[in-house]
Amino acid sequence: MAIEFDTIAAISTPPGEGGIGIVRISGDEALEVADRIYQLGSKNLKEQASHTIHYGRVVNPKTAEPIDEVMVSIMRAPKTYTREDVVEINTHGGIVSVNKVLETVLSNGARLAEPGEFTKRAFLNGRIDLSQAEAVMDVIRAKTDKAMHMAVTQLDGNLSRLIRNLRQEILNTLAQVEVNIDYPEYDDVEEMTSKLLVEKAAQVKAQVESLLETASQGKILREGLATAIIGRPNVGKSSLLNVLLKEEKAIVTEIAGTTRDVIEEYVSVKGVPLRLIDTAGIRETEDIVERIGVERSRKALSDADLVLLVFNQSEPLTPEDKLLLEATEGHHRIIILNKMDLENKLDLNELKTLVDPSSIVYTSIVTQAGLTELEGKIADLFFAGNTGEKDATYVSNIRHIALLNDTIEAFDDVIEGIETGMPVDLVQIDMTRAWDLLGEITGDSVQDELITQLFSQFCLGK
Ligand SMILES: Nc1nc2c(ncn2[C@@H]2O[C@H](COP(=O)(O)OP(=O)(O)OP(=O)(O)O)[C@@H](O)[C@H]2O)c(=O)[nH]1
Ligand SMILES: [Mg+2]
Repeated sequence: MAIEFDTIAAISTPPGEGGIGIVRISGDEALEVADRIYQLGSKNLKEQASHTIHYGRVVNPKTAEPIDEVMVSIMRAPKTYTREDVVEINTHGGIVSVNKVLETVLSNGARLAEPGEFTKRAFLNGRIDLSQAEAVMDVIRAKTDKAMHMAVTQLDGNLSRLIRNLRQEILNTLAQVEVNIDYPEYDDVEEMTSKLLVEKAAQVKAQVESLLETASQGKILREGLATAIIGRPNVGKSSLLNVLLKEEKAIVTEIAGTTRDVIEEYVSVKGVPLRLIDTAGIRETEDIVERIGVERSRKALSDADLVLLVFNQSEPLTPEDKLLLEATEGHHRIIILNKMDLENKLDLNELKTLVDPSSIVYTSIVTQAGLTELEGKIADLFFAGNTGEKDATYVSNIRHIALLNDTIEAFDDVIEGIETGMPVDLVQIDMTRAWDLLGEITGDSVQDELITQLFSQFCLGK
């Protein structure tokens, strides 16, 4: 049975101009509120079938002033986003009309929803669990196809199922321990019980660990692989960003020192989500603005998951180039020898003694040569050592990662407790703690405060 809540409303579309704007109402009185302001002859929304849409007008019932021409969808509980009665009013998409309709709704019996309150109700009414609610937020914020796919898989409940299975195993063990203690059939029951606890703790811990191993991959899928394009001024970094994006995003000129600030863009290269970062060419400079830019480039370099180090192969390798080779050592990196359409002046044999030859790619952005090879190299680097399974369950959420780490600690306490000869009932407490911690991921064991804090991160109207 749904818990009783008041009726809430909010604008569910982004602010600004659009084809339509949507005001969403949810709660026991959603239909009454809508009927107070909806007008089309003597038509009454309350008498219409669920999951139907109706043309009409929104009017101010006190002044009879018409507000907007609308389409109203009515969806009765429980088959709705919140599991409550939901009404969605599609208005014309201007800022004024959507706001006026919302105002009218609010002065006729609904309360303004807090950010995330619709999704919070879906959770409190039992339609989704906490990790699914978090997935809703991830879907909204997804910046790459892969991130979207990951969020949708989580929304589907993959992570929840996995966690629930682990919790069930812990629960079974705890139950078994109780039985052993209550009905000791053998003399060595204490020993058997200890053995069972250690075995189960180790086994479930291993599963949690393998889930955690997906975390760094998960973070990349969610945020994109931080890929810094680094190099001296004028070697073609911004040109490279533009071709990878297939869009003229960054300014390209023949003047060295064109890019002054870091530019970030998301792009998917052969299915690998990249957060591409174009940087100011690194050199010693007196220009204050450029110098700040160069500092930022260094920062981008130190934060990067992958470095694309660009050289102009129509000039000999300079001392600055060599410094950049040193600075990027230890990073995952691809060396790009650009401007292949021009005469070669860079000593390739020397370069090959300095870097792994298989990390070199020859490109010309002018003729588009070598770009396919570059994309292939990026994908190879990314998928090396990981299966790239499409439907694997990834953990990417910081809250989940922290909880999984705490769970591992609780298992360690179980194992250590038994080894140091602690009484079984004390060890049981640590095992129960592991069970609770996992439950916080799905929201099966969770405090109100956390729920409030989590949902407040949502946007208004979701
Ligand atoms: N011939 C030739 N010119 C290129 C190539 N790639 C880039 N350029 C030219 O090189 C010049 C510099 O390109 P940018 O992309 O602005 O170089 P950058 O590395 O971003 O330079 P800064 O922002 O100053 O650090 C421009 O005139 C580009 O058109 C190439 O493959 N061949
Ligand atoms: Mg540039």
